[in-house]
Amino acid sequence: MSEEIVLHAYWRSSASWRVRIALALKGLAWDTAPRDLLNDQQRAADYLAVNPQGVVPSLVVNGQVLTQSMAICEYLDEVYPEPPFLPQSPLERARVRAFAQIIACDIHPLQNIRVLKMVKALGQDQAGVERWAADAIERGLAAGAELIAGHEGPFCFGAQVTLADVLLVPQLYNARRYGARFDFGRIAAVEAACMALPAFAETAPDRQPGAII
Ligand SMILES: N[C@@H](CCC(=O)N[C@@H](CS)C(=O)NCC(=O)O)C(=O)O
Repeated sequence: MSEEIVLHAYWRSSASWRVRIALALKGLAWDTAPRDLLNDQQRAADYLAVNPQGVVPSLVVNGQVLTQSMAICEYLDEVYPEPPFLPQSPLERARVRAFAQIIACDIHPLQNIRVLKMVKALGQDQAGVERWAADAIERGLAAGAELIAGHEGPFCFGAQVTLADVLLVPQLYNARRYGARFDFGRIAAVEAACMALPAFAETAPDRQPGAII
């Protein structure tokens, strides 16, 4: 029986792009339910019934709601083990997760829309807001580049795409958006290797429903 998969997402949301990449890598088909963050559709009552946090993405698989992009990616990896998103060895798995968590836990929360709105409300002009976002991105990416420095490419942790790459590429989209540097170690080379794969290129923000290019 084929799965019925619906992704609640916003075209420009990097957390949504993570899940699109994961779905595509697993060879799964899905429908998109667009939620326009610029019009606060993430806080509409019908969406809060899906995701009480009022953020995208949410993934609905055969009527079961999943939230939090990393939890969703790991769920997909457990249910659809090929190709694996994590290496075999516990040590390497921990390293991949550490890299992914730099992005998901330490960079992204500082530069999501609601936090940037608050930074602005507290008195920063647009340049100040972008500097705030860029600072968080640059610190995280610089550290991430060190974590992968000892690994051969073309991807973050070697010849296979891992969760680290799934999170890195959408974060670099945001780096460009906020004028952040990302010329750290192998970061840009990893992005180029990922974007050569259809699962990354075909799920890019500009190719999504509702995208304003
Ligand atoms: N940790 C969450 C982050 C979700 C998140 O903050 N998503 C952003 C878009 S990338 C959002 O919906 N922002 C709406 C807002 O801040 O109001 C995840 O990985 O799913």
